[in-house]
Amino acid sequence: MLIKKSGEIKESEITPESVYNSRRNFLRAGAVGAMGALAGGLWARDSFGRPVMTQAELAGIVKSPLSTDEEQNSWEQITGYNNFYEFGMGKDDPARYAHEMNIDPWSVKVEGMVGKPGDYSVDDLIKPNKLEERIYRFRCVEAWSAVIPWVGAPLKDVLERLQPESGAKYVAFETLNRPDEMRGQRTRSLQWPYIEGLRLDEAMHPLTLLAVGLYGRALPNQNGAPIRLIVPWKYGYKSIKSIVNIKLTKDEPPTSWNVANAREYGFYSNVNPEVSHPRWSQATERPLGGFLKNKKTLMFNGYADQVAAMYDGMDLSKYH
Ligand SMILES: Nc1nc2c(c(=O)[nH]1)N[C@H]1C(S)=C(S)[C@@H](COP(=O)(O)O)O[C@H]1N2
Ligand SMILES: [Mo]
Repeated sequence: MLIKKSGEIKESEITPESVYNSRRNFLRAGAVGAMGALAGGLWARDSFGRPVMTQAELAGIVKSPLSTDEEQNSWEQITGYNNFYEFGMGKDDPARYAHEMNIDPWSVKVEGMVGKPGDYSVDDLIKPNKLEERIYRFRCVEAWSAVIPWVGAPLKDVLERLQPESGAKYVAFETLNRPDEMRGQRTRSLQWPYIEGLRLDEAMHPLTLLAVGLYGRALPNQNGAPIRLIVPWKYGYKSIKSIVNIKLTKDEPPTSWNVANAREYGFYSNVNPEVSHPRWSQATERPLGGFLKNKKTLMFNGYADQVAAMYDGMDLSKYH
C-alpha cells in the first residue's frame, strides 16, 4: 500500500489540492458513485449528478480550533477500509456495496423527551449551523486508528434547537433498517437496526459531532451518509452511521455491541489504553496505512483534557 509522505497532505487544511485528490480518488472508487444528495441546497452536484461542495461552500467551512494537526489519512484509506456491518463484515464490503443504499430522500425522526419532535431532513437539522471542518483522531476498538477531516456541526447545537426536556438523560440513535438495500442486514451478524446511545452530557459535549462530510465532500455511503455521529474519545462503534432516528430518553438505551456481547463492549466505550479488551491489549494501535500496531493509544483517545471530568468518580474498568 502506498503511504503518503508527510509533505503530501497539508494538515488542518482543505486545500484545492486535497479536494482535487479526493475527487480523483472518488472517481476511481466506483462503489460510491451512486450516492445521493442531501436534500436542499447545501451541496451542489457534479456532471455525474454526484454531490460536491461548491467553492463558496468550501470557503464557508469554518476551521475548528478543536482539530488536531496530525497527518491525515488519505481519502482512499478512509473510504476503503470500513466497518459498516449492514453491508458485510469485511473491511472492503462497505466500499463495495454501500452504494446499494438509497439516501435520497432521507428523513430523521426525532422523538421522546423533546420539545420539537418530528421528521426532519438533514438540512433541517444542520443548515442553521455553519459547517465546520473537524480533524479528529479516530480509534476503533479493534485497535486500528485514523486521523480524519470530518465536516459537520456540533450535536449540541442541533439538540438545543430540538429542546430536550428537563427529565431527558440519554440520547438514543438508530441506523436505517432496509435489508433490501443493505445486504448485511439479511444476515444475523448483529441485531438490526444498529443502535447506539450517549449520556446527554456526552451528547452535549462540544467535541461530539454530527458529520455530513469528509475531506470537503458529502459523506460517501460507506462512511455513513448522509449523516452520522462522531464521538472522538470513544471507540469507533459508538459513532453510529446513517442515522434515521434520534430519541431523548430517561433511561440508558440499549446499544448494538453491548447487546451482542456485554462483557466485551460496555455502554461507555471510552478509549482507555489501561483497560484491555478481553481478547487483546488496547495500549497501542495500528494507524491506517501502516502494518504495525506501534502507536501508543492515549487516554480518551487524546481528548482527556476536554472530557475526563465527565467521568469523575467513575470506575472506568467497571464502566468500560
Ligand atoms: N450503523 C453502523 N454504524 C457503525 C458501524 C456499523 O457496523 N453500523 N460500525 C462502527 C464501527 S465498529 C466503526 S470502527 C466505525 C467505522 O467508521 P468508518 O468506516 O467511517 O471509519 O463506524 C461505526 N458505526
Ligand atoms: Mo470499530
